[in-house]
Amino acid sequence: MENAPKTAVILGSKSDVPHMDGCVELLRNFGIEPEIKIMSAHRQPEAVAAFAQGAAKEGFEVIIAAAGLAAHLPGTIASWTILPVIGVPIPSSSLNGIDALLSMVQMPTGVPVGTVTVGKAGGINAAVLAAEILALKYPEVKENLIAYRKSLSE
Ligand code: RP5
Repeated sequence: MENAPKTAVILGSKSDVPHMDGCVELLRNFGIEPEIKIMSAHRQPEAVAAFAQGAAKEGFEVIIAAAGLAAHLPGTIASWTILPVIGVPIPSSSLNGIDALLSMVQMPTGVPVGTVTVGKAGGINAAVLAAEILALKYPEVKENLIAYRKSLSE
């Protein structure tokens, strides 16, 4: 797509990749080519801060961040940018993702993370939500989104 929307998919660990395959595939179906990065809020805090601080200047319009356990990745990113951040709680723990869900959804006033369903369904919903945001500006994404919704009802 000409002038393609720039979206980042950030994963907290390599071990999160299998949970987010569907997200990446669906973004591509919508005409959104994501930049995928693996960086941990706890193990590589400087890299996460540098990415988040520069994301808007780099031209990113939406950021999807997926993490498990005490999942501070989307919240940390959200603290450094005013871009919309969509958080996907990954069920990688003995608590099956309830820990990640609460870590993402319970952000303090004024710094939200748009938190979606736990696990693979969340990855899919993150792609749809990102497309809904980008559809406001990109007509091709809007058309693809309408076709996707139609395919669901069929
Ligand atoms: C989180 O801890 C990651 O997002 C992942 O879901 C979980 C386990 O990470 P690894 O120990 O497999 O790297 O930070």
